[in-house]
Amino acid sequence: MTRAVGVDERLLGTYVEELGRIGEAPGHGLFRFQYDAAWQQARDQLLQWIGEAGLEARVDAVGNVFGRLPGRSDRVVLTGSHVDTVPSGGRYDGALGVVGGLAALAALREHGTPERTLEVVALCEEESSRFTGNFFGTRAMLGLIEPDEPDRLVDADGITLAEAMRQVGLDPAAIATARRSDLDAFLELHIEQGRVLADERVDVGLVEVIPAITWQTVTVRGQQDHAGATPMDLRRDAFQAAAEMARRITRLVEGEGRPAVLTTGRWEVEPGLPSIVPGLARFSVDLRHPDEQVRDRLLAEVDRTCAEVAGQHRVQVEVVRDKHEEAATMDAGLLAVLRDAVDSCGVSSRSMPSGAGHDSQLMATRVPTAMLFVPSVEGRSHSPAEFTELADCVRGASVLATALHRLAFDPGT
Ligand code: HGY
Ligand code: MN
Ligand code: MN
Repeated sequence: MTRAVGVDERLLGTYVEELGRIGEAPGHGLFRFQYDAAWQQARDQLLQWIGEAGLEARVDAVGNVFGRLPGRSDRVVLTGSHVDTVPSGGRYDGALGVVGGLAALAALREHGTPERTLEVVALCEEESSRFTGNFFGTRAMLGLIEPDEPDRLVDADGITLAEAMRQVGLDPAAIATARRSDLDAFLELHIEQGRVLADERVDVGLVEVIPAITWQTVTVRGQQDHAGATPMDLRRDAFQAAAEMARRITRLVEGEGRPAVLTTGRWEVEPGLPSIVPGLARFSVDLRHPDEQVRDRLLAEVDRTCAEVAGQHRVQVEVVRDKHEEAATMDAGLLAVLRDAVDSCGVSSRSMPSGAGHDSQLMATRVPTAMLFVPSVEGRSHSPAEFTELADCVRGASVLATALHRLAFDPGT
């Protein structure tokens, strides 16, 4: 059994508290989006902490922030997560994997020079809050950024990703230099964002699978008319058609049962005045299932249902796919290392699927990858109500540090 490695509780608590204030609107949660002012402040704070921890600090061509503990070999065992948040987000989603990894490397530095190099990363984008970046930081590391993306992706203000990069001193032409070929393993510490661990009072979740996820934008075009002078039977109300589509596809996935989930979280109705029958309605679809064949079957039924409702309401419908991530099974060898670390740390654990998507599901396509969860109080996340007890953060970061010690200091075991 590996010797347990603890992390400094006071240090981790400070990291969580202070990073959790960057981009926070008191009472409304965090707003920290790729390359915006809060993101830059978080980047600078992390660089300071990395330096104070005695690690080598680096920012790559897309803004991923790294702390490095050089080993005898240049092969790298990587840990970390994303530093961006959803709008009105919590202070643990992504951030805990960053600062938990930093606290783990700070502790491991006391153990001398590892055989393999250790790195912690703050990935520049995971949530697609500003640009539909689809794990942009991870894709840059894997060499999966398409040449036209920096000029094609635009935010709500019409700023392209390329312009936003330049505004923070990054050069879109240099994106290819972010590619890594030296990664032997990736471990991501993350909050569960559901209520299984909290309900069962289990300390750590060992993630087995991350669900397949599809995002789509459904645009419905009807006929804009006067709200007073247009009889109900003569209308082609875009919102009423869209609302029926949303209800029917939601009932379709409810009928499939757990763990299938579908969410229509973003809506636009135009022109948006009480006295105008809406001519256009647009809504998002987020569909997930740990079995991508089931996801694909449900997706086909969703698209067919939207087309059927459009015909019934005599409106036009357009479906654009924005994200289509496959399910990912975590690396069995790394899961065994995590189980050994759990035993060394004397904490309870259970295997479980992830409901949320993570950078790990993409990293796992090229690098052996595993994730560990800590409990979310009442399962709340993507909300200012997101909370994880410090003791749980410390337990998760200590299991992470113990696993990293095994991988970097005793790689042959
Ligand atoms: O949507 C997700 O599951 C992740 O938080 N991006
Ligand atoms: Mn999230
Ligand atoms: Mn996350």
